[in-house]
Amino acid sequence: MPQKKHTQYCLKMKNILVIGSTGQIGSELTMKLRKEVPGSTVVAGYIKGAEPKGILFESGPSEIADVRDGAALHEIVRKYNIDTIYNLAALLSAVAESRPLMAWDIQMNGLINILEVARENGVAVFTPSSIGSFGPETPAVNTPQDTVQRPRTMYGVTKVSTELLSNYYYYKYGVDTRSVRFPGLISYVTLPGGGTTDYAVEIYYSAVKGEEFVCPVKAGTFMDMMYMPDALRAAVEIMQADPDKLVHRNAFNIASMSFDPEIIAAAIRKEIPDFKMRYEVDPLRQHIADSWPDSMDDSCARQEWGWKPEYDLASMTKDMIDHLRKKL
Ligand code: AKB
Repeated sequence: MPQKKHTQYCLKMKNILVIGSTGQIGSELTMKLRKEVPGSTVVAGYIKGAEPKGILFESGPSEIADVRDGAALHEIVRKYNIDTIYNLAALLSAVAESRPLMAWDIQMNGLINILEVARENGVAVFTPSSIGSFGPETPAVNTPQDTVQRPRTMYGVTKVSTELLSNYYYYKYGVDTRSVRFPGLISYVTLPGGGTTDYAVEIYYSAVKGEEFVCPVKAGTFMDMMYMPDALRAAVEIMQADPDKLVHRNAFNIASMSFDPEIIAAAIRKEIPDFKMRYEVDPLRQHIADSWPDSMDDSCARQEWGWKPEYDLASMTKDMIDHLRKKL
């Protein structure tokens, strides 16, 4: 089991707005920042219909923060003297294919609203990119940091554009934008919704419930994946990194494990020997997965800001199953 580290947070990250605080990443990142950043105010930004509940609601302030409403974002930034925004508002890859205009609106119009507020108020911004920012012409194995990015999904188009626009605001206006390309993220707290890598979360729920898992992508479909504690640490550490050491900014490849459905099923069977899986391929998800890297080279993140994952497939599987047994 990886050791819990005590991270030193930079002074700048004190008043933080997490947009999308009730989503898969936001729900855990908001709580982590509230617990670990001394003297911080971490505002849980949400949209109507996705209000924070329970401990997320009780442990700090929350505000409606729809990225499409730049004036409202401006007010929140002024009200709380925000210095850092985590912009986690997005439609994931599969759902973005069924609502491409909405994905563009949230991911691009939303982003430029945030970057404008950041420019006017001296705020640092983290907007995640993804393995989805690559496409079928990208080298699939050990995908380099700087390579071909010609995705054919709306999600991918918005992620490449996010990287470019965030870099533009850095070079033109000095806005402190930084980011990582997240692999598929696996956690037991909040379910993802509408992604291509969601199967790697759902498989654990089925296994712990004793149900057969119906896998939507074929055997042999390799994708990068990461356990949520590593992903959260990456999101925090990149914002704390010494800017003088950053050659890249938007966005760094980060990696910890790559597997196909057979490999994750075998890892689960080490803990739950009678786990069963069959395939019912979803053509959309398969098509998207086939256009993404099998495994990324994260050496730039390792060199420039000391990125290092703590979990591998075996330790993640054990932890996921332990937590889901308690939860379910
Ligand atoms: C998705 O599957 O859409 C996301 C991602 C890899 O960005 N989890």
